[in-house]
Amino acid sequence: MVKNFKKQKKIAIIIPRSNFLISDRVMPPLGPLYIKSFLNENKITTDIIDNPDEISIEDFKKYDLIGYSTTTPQSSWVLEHSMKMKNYYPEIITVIGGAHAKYYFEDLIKEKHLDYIVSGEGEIALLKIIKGEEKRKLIITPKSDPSILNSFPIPWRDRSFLGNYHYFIKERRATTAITGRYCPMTCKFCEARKTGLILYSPDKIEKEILDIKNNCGLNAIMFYDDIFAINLKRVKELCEIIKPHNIYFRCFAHAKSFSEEMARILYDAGCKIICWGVESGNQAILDNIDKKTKIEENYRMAEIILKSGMEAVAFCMIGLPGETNESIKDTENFIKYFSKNKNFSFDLTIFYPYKKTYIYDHLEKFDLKINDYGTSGFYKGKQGSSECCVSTSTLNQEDIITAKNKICSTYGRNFTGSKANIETAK
Ligand code: B12
Ligand code: SF4
Repeated sequence: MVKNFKKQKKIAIIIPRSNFLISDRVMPPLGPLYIKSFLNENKITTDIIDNPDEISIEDFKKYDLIGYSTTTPQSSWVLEHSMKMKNYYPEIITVIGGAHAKYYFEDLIKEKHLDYIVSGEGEIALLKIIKGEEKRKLIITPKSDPSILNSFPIPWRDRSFLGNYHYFIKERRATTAITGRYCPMTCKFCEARKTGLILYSPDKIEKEILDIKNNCGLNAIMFYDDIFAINLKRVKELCEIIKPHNIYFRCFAHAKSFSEEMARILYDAGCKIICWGVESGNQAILDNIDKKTKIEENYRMAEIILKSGMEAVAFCMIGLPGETNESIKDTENFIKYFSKNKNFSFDLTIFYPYKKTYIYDHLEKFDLKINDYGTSGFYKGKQGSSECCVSTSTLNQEDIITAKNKICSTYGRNFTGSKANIETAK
């Protein structure tokens, strides 16, 4: 199975298109950029291909290894493409990585046209594969030690590549970065639950900001960390690094640890938008998913953000275990309460039961039924549409979709509605 590399190796990392999104050219994905940078440092030529449909099969012939970086909704395209690739060029090594490989490796292992499945961090695993040092088909990479993660190079960022992506914070064009990986929180609908936290060192973060400013000519950053503002100490440390560079940024915080002091420090350092997972306006639902927040904390958090002069983006979800018309009403009331404020916006999605979430693995403990897996497995698509695969004892799939559409069309901007894809889902 392992190709014997004698010449200079050439690697392609493919980022499949996401046609279910309004645009998949908003924020540059970081995983492949970390991998390219790491392989480049190891003298391995790596191309990032984010428009694979525009490239003919013949043009892939020049590669020794093709790595796919994929989430679940993109995975059917990956399976099709990699099969085609293997049929044309059996000698090319195919590797799948990214979120889908991380959580769905049991499904992927049986795919004969995939040579390797990398579940978890890809840098070292891929290097070993390229060097011909890896014999296992399934590689589950352990979480790197902080010193190792900090020793990896900063992601590859190239002006012309970043130029394909268009995300703005206020009037400034932005790119993406992270200051830490993993998440210590306990949300039962999320795969990242209880994965801990590895923080990048201040030096590394500063190096990235300088690269983004000086080499890419950008002065705004969307920080992708699951929770950037994890506690006051870390926020002070991060903002001390960021503030002198006069950048705008957007980040994620958590209602449990958010405070007025934190908001002031973030605002002073250039933070313009704070997002957080409200999930539900109903305490029983929050408890069911082990969110560890109180509804009053979410109200308080929105108020603090808005009072501090920043924009608040509340991520809400329905179709969670135990959901009822009353609990949805509580979520609607939260949205309604702030909806008149022009600096408040919300995202309302429908829970999608990804594998390796606590809910998926312990379905018998919840008032939730998974009826199907939808057509592609996304929870937010064009014009805010969501697939709905779940029901509870009081709400069927259509009830959930109808409730979502109603809230979004009443309080949302630019919302045209979710289609019930129940018929096509089977
Ligand atoms: C930022 C982010 C986004 C961004 C950018 C997406 C992107 N592709 O990067 C946006 C907002 C666009 C987004 C959209 C979506 N996202 Co998102 N997103 C994230 C988030 C918060 C961080 C990703 C990140 O940058 N991590 C840091 C980098 C360094 O890690 P990484 O990407 O995992 O890459 C490492 C490894 O996976 C591996 N690797 C990656 N690629 C490859 C390739 C090869 C060949 C190899 C060997 C290894 C490898 O090595 C990398 C470096 O160590 C994660 C949660 C998380 N904490 O990971 C969710 C997450 C990836 N998203 C998720 C989902 C569901 C989505 C959406 C489907 C939501 C929707 N709209 O319905 C869409 C899919 C769009 C798309 N095409 O990706 C899920 C995926 C679940 C799954 N089973 O696939 C996650 C895990 C969140 C969650 N817990 O639900 N997302
Ligand atoms: S939903 Fe957010 S806070 Fe909760 S475990 Fe996942 S990443 Fe962490």
